[in-house]
Amino acid sequence: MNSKQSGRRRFLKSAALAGLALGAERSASAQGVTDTSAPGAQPGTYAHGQPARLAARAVTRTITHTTYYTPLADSVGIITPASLHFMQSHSRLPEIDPATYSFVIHGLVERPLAFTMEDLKRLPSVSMIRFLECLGNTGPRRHASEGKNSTPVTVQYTHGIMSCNEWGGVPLSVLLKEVGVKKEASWLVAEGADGSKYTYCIPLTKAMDDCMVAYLQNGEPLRQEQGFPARLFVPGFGANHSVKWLRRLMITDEPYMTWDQSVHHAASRVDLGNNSRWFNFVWPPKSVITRPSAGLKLNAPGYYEITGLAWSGWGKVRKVDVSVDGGKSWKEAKLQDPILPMAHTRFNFDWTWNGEEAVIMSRCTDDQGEVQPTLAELNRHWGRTEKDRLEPISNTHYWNAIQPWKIAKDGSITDVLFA
Ligand SMILES: Nc1nc2c(c(=O)[nH]1)N[C@H]1C(S)=C(S)[C@@H](COP(=O)(O)O)O[C@H]1N2
Ligand SMILES: [Mo]
Repeated sequence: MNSKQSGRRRFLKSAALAGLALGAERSASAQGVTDTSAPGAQPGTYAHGQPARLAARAVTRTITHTTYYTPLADSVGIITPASLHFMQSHSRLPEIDPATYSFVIHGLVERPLAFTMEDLKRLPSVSMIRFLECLGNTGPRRHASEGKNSTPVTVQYTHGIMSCNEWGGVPLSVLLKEVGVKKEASWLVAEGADGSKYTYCIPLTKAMDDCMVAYLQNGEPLRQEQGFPARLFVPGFGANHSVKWLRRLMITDEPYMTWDQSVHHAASRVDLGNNSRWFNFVWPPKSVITRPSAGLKLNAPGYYEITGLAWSGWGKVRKVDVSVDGGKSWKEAKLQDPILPMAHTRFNFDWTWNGEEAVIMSRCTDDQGEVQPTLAELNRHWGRTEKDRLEPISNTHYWNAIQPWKIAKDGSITDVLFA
């Protein structure tokens, strides 16, 4: 990394490795082979890190690509265990050997360089607790594309393509300093080592500000699903920007029309003749009551804690209001420490259910004064009609509408928006 020459050599070496890595890709199903001699294979024995056999497991569902959903209704606090972290993958998970792994930073730089895991671990490290939320989280698309009746409408499926972890790695600004970014540079294009070459670009100002190349997740190496051995992590932006199994970062002076970003993830604007709204970055303020929530049941009137999560890609959560009468009146919930920027914030609210029908919901206000909208406000903002909102179209990206849950007299709970 230190001299121009060794940098070039590393770059060439890693270019050759990148070719090899493609051939070395293995099918995810090959990992499913059971070794009956291993701890965990017999009842009463566990391999270290395995969840209890009888614990509820996150369910795997398939939409256009593989998605695992985080079971939010079971959570307290803000940290998602790595084993329950959601996953979005557009192709098979590549299996990368950390001993031979490297990624390249090239393009408009003084010294194109390859960085190995050893290099990353030598460099200044940082960790931060931040949420990660797919731009497609929540909205009618989730249910419609999976078949209306095939997915239980629970908070796991309406809001579970998100999580909050402590991510550890090297600030991207440190790496960009190593390569020496040229004056005319303004964008960064990140490519993954998976079969689809998943690629996304972000403005260089964001890259310099608070992004990192992450290799740790809650203190352990990244899980295979999360991009082992290293991923880009872009705080506050849609998780789609956080490219996993990082293969290269190219510095450019213009944005790139990558398929994932400009075609697959673009959001059409009904009010603009369905032209695309492209380059959506920051998650606006959002919140959801995780318990009680759809699919659960209140067995008798009496005390229930209302608990949930609030977050904003713009900064910290300033307050969360809760309504137990369908939005007629609101009261402020208690925010639990820590309240961190661009992180899930846990809110709690004491409630006594009187056994009558009730609609409960939460509303987040962030430290910029931005307030989470109702569905009607969100629709107005994006020029959608009531009818549009139930169509399985991608204009629901960055959906942050207030989520009401209806509690019936018998205590059963359903989703008000899509049920
Ligand atoms: N290389 C690569 N990076 C990727 C993806 C992918 O398919 N390949 N999916 C993206 C999308 S759409 C999301 S929502 C996040 C999901 O991160 P996770 O699977 O670690 O939860 O990864 C992003 N980074
Ligand atoms: Mo995503």
